[in-house]
Formats: sequence, structure tokens, C-alpha cells
Amino acid sequence: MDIINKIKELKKAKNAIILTHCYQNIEIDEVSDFVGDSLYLSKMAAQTNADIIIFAGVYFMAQSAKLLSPNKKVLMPNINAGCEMADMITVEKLKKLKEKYPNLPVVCYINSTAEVKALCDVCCTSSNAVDVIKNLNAEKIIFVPDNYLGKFVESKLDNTEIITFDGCCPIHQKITVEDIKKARIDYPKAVVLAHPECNQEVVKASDFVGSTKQIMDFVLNTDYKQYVIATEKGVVDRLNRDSKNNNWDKEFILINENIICPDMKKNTLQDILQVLETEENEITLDDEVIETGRKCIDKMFELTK
Ligand code: CIZ
Ligand code: SF4
Repeated sequence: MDIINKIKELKKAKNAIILTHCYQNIEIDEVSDFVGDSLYLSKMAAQTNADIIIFAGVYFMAQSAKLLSPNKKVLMPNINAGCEMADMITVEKLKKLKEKYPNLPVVCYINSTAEVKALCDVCCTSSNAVDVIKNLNAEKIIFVPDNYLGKFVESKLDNTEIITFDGCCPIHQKITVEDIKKARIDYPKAVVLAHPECNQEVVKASDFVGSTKQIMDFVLNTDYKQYVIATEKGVVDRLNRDSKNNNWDKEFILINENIICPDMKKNTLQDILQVLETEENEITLDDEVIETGRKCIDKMFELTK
């Protein structure tokens, strides 16, 4: 039996589901129950009746699944798949920031550890950051860890000042405004779509800025022949696959061939089979972190109902 069928069979036998982020190696989709962004996957994690969740993504995502499903076994295919941006904001650094700006609401990007979430009032994803912060109705907030997403949200709101932590995604920072200028020459008829984790110059030079889900929705709702995509390669691979399978007659071009997150690519089909067999790489969290971290995620759902 090939590896795909072995995984499918074992998954069924163990009542397990596989949640896969859209930056993962594309072949993982073949064994996945849900593929998407962290917001969609966290909702699916909350709803599932499975006994085991295998999270093909990075560490903070599996932790979020555990916060939402504390009684389920959450496993990571490769326990070393982390997120450099999430690791930039530590509990100590956050405590110092809160001391420097006391009494302000603290919002964290979903790209943060469960321990950091436990110290924040609410979290958000790149899909709902503007809505979450708008609905907080605060004059001033602290936002961690992504400086660029924070600045992007601030530019969309009239009455909220955002104190941002100096974190960023090193992968999206590889995208430069020169890449966009070059793409406009190479693909003059293409539309350029960028993720808000990109720097502000890149965001300004793009035609549309949105999360991976918003980028995919933009593609579905428009009729261009070529789309230049300024986010991680996994999104481009999936769009090109879907275009081919559905005869969309649309081409998707990765802005720069280096936009690949090495951590996201650590999980393999072999790792998935192995954790299904051994149930190793389990995510565990302190009860206190589960209680307070979960409130931070629940508040996001409440503010975007
Ligand atoms: O929220 C996510 O899944 C991430 C990391 C990016 C996005 O825009 O979907
Ligand atoms: Fe983290 Fe950036 Fe990789 Fe996303 S692409 S997981 S933000 S390092």
C-alpha cells in the first residue's frame, strides 16, 4: 500500500483528522481533512469530534488547536516546525511592554505562542485583524508581534493608535519593492497581491493586500489572466493546481522564488504516517495557559461574530 493510503487507513482507524496550513508541502493536501489558513483551521479544530488532531503547520498553530480542544490529542508531524516571527515575542518581552504601556488592551497576532496569548486580551489573524481591532473600540492598543501587520491595520482605522512590537516575518521581509517593479515589467497585465506581513513599501506598491484566504477569494472573484503573489509559495502552488484542475485559465506567479518558509516545509507525509503510528510529538499546555489562552481566542470569535 502506498503512503497516502496507509495514512488514510490509519487516520480512520484512530479517528484522527489532519489539518493542513496552506503554506505546507502541497502533497500533504491529499491526506488532509481541511486545508486553509489558521483561522479556518482553528475553527475546524474547535468543531471536530475526532480523538486526534494532526496539525500540519507550525508550533503556534498546533498550540492554538490544543487551546480550543484541550481534551483531544494534538500531534505535530515534526515538532521542530516553529515560526520565527512568533518566537520573537517572548513572555518576558511582552511583560516589559505591558509595564511600559500599562492599562492598554493587548492584541496578539495568532502567530504567537499559547503562553503569550495567555497574557493578551484578544488575538486576531491576518483575515480579521482590522475587524477585531476596530470592534475593540479602543483609542490606543498594544499589538504583538508583527510590526507590519500592526501598521497595516492602523492605516485602515481612523481612531486607533497602535503601539507595535518590533517583530516581523523574515520570509515576507525578503519581498522588496524592486521585486514588485520587476514583476510589473515582466507581467505588465498581471495584478499584484500581497500579504500584510510584507513591509509597508511592498504593501503600498501592490494592487491588493490581504490574508491568504482574502488573496484566494480575490482570485475567485476576478478575471485576470495572471496574478503575481507576494506571500509564501504554498499559496501559489495550490492556486496553480486549482487553476489546472478547474480550467480557470489563470496563471499564478510567485513574486520571488525565495519566498518559502523552511519551517512550514519541515512536515512530510512520512512524518505524518509516523506520528499516526506512534502518537508522538504531542502538544501539552499548563491548565492555566489553557484557560487564559483560550479566552484570548474566544474573544476574537466574540468580536467577529
Ligand atoms: O493566518 C494564517 O494562516 C497565516 C499565517 C497567514 C494567512 O494570511 O493566512
Ligand atoms: Fe512564521 Fe513567516 Fe513562516 Fe508564517 S511564513 S510561519 S509568519 S516564519
